[in-house]
Amino acid sequence: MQDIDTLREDLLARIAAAADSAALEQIRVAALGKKGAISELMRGLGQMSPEERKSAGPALNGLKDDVDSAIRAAREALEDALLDARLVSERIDVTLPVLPEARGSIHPVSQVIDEVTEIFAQMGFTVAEGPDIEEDFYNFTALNIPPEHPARQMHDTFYLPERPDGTRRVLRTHTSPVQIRTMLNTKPPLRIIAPGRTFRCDSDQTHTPMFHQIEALVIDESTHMGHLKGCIEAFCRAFFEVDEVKMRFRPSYFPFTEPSAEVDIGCRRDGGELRIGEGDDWLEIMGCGMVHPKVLEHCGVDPAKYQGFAFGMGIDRIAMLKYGAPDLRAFFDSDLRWLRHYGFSSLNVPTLGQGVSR
Ligand code: 2NM
Repeated sequence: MQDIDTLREDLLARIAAAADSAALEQIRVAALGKKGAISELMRGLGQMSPEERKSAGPALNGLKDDVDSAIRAAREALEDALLDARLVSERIDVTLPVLPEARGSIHPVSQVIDEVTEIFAQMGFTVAEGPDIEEDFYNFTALNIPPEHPARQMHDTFYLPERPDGTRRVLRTHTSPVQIRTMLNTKPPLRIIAPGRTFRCDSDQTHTPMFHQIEALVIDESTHMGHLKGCIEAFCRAFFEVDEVKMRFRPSYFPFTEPSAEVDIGCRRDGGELRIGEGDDWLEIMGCGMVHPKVLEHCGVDPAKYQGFAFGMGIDRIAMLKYGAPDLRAFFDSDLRWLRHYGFSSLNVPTLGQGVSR
């Protein structure tokens, strides 16, 4: 009996001290396995007298049960501890955003290009593109601006070095050469917009040597000035997100349109805020006109059959108007604080349904 108590104490102490399930398994085999200490004692019962067996039998069974349940309990405790450790080390904060917050933002110029593109896409226009470096013909001659025409001086053109044949390419001074290229390689009817970079050698508070334009061109057999006015008015309402826009068309001159006009929209300066579409002040927002017959001829479009309208506006300028940035030059300084303040979320893609800027 003394043996059994000592063995119990010894085994229970070793079980309590076991560090992992492998150690526990070793103890189990040493005690309860075929050649284990308890199993040996059990086999000894056979040689005992009935008297001895009567007391040793239940005592040994008790020992076996105690050790067996102590091992099970210890194993369960070890597994629980292991699970707890995993739960701590693998903990995730389900309140964290799924993706890291977007870094960087959409530049107001890109935002306005996207907004204007969305508005005209809904009216059936497609986007056309062309090179920043242009041949003189596409930038000037085809647009009814022959060599020596005074409009060439008006444009403050950046010229590339002269080539052996004496000709020079230019940094395009407007996106009109894109319209020229489109008319030359696509049969009318046409409905396109051409957004992009343009260049003029001019720099002050309201001019940067690189700036952005969007021009639109519509060519069809019966396109007239009424279509031009309706199109521009629909655009202004959608872009400035107002129900009515006060507008006026002032006679003007461009070599590539006849007649030509400049478009002003009504506005009011309300304290520090600029309200667009109403009021007694005027803001010039674009130039427009009916495409000059000579331009159509240069592009292989028969002016006896087709006519069209075109207009162009400065994107940077209308971005300033709409989003209240005071200095044009800051648009291209790459100042991160400015970009964070005036930039747009990359997840906020302009759609007409919600109002283009929301
Ligand atoms: C403007 C104003 C008026 C214009 C004309 C053309 C083309 F190629 F069709 F002749 N493209 N863009 C145009 C007309 C541009 O910007 C102030």
